[in-house]
Amino acid sequence: MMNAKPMIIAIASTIILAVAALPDSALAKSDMSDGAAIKIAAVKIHKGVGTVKKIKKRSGKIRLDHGPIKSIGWMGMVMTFDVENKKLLKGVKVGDKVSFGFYATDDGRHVITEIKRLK
Ligand SMILES: [Cu+2]
Repeated sequence: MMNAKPMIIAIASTIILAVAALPDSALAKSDMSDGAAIKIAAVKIHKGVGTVKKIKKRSGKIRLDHGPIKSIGWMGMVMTFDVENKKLLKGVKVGDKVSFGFYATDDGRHVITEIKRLK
């Protein structure tokens, strides 16, 4: 009889490597409980430039006045983003000009994965 477990693990690692190799994408979900369900999605990272209007360190939110972002069909606007990791808020303050990357979630949030001060 064949033991299927090593095979499943091998397939899962291959998928993770394939997703990691995609440009401009991030690993959103990886659920391998039981070895039965393998649910992995690559998400699109959109890039924008804007000015910091407000920072909420505790809740991990940042309000930006951003320019147009064609990849998601947006005009410029002022809006609040979530940050994937609160550490991202450490290097920025209100009034800073920043470039940033984010993805959109199924439940309507926009989550920043990278943010950089512009000089
Ligand atoms: Cu917007």
